[in-house]
Order: sequence, then structure tokens, then C-alpha cells
Amino acid sequence: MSQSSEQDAIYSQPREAITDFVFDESVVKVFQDMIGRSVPGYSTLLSMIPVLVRQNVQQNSRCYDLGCSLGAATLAMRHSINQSGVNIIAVDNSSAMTEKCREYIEKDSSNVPVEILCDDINNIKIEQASIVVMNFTLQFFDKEKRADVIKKIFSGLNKGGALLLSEKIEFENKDDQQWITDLHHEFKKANGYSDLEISQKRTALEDVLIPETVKQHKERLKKAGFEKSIVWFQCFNFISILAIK
Ligand code: GEK
Repeated sequence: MSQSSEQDAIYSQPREAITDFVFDESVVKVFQDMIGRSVPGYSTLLSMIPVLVRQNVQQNSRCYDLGCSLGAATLAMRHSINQSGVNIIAVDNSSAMTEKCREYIEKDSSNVPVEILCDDINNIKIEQASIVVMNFTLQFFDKEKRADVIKKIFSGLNKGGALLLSEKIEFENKDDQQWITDLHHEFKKANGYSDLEISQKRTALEDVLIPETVKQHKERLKKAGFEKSIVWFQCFNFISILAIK
């Protein structure tokens, strides 16, 4: 089922002061357009979720979509679950997001049960999980809280269960960081964003979206107990890691 979206023009006009980015109603209206034009590889990544689901989903288990936004990953999971007794729990702490997400889920044809929770991921329980998707969400957590959420996911996963963790990353080497950042900006320009939009959005996200290196992510996963993790996808400074319990 396709999700409709207005074109993102939130940062197109000069602003006197740039406040921190929030996932409010104005973002919800343009979200699909915004994420597609800002995150290189986003649609390819989503299109691989069914492959991951079919390999890892277990009978009588739960699948979680943490930071579900409008439910793109939830819908991708919902249509590829090939085991009985599976339900999906989709979580986001933006009520504007969960309201719109609920509309999309209600209109969708699959009958796999989906529970949508408007809550902070830090508050929810994770139990009997065979799949946990965290698609570009951990990057918005306070750095000090990231280890706890990864530990909670590990302990809530069944043996053989999978975590799909997608993140914007930074590079250890400064030159590489600049090189790839320039390519990311070029990607945004190719998608119609002006230099002003790119720079104002960057300022709005500066203290909100804090990327880490692949090494930091892999070490945190290992510490939490994930013996196996692999970067299975990368497009410029956006990656996705698959970790198996
Ligand atoms: C997708 N996964 O389309 N608790 C709950 N939700 C949170 C929290 C938190 N602590 N922090 C951030 N969020 C989606 C895209 S967007 C990524 C995810 C982006 C939510 C926030 O409200 C937003 O909806 C989402 O995480 C991040 O595959 O916009 O770059």
C-alpha cells in the first residue's frame, strides 16, 4: 500500500533562528518525501526487509518496529510474515506519527495483527521477539541511553532472532567523513534540495541526530551479547547492520 506525502519544503525559506528538529505534524505531512530524498538507499533498504523477515521470523513470536514513523517497515514486515501466530508491535513517541501510521495500517489489506504504541522506546517491554527493526531511530537517542536499549532488545529476542539496525554513521577518518558528507549533500541536491535547505536542516539536526561509527555500533552490539553482526547495506553514510542472537 502506498503512503501519500506532500513535498518537503520545511527549510526552503530563510529562517532567523533554527530550532531543534521535531517529528511534529508538519513533518508527518511531508515525511515520505523527506526521508526518500534525504536518506540514500532508503527504499532499497525497505525492499530487503521481506527477505530478512522470511529468513528469521519464528512461529508464535513478535516483531517490533521501533521508531516506526508512518509504518513503512511495519508494512514491509506485515506482508512477508510466513509463520502463524505472529504479531507486530510498532512504537513511536510522536503522536502525530502514530496517528497517521494507524490510518495506513487500518487501510492495509494484510490481517497480521499490528499494535501501535505511542510511547518512548525506553518505556516498552520487548518479549518473545523474532525480529526487531530499528530503522534510523537509535541515532536520535541520548548516547548514554543507547547501550540499555540494545541490551533490552537482546534479552527480549528469542534465540536465532534478528535485529535490523539502520543508522546514519560517521567515519573515524576526517577526510573520509568530509568526502562522504559531500556526496550525501550532492545526493540531496540531485533530489531537488537547495543549499539553503540542506544547511538549515543540518543545523536543526545537529544536536538531535548524533551519528556514531560502525565500530561503536558493533562494539555495543557485542557487549549486549550479539555474537554475530554484519553491515549488510551501505549507501554513503547510511548503513544497516544485521545482528543475530
Ligand atoms: C522508517 N523507521 O520509515 N521512542 C520512540 N520513538 C522515537 C524515539 C524514542 N525514544 N526517538 C525517536 N523516535 C522509520 C523511520 S525516523 C528516521 C524512522 C528519520 C522516532 C521519531 O518520532 C521518528 O518517527 C522516528 O523515531 C525516526 O523506516 O526521520 O530520519
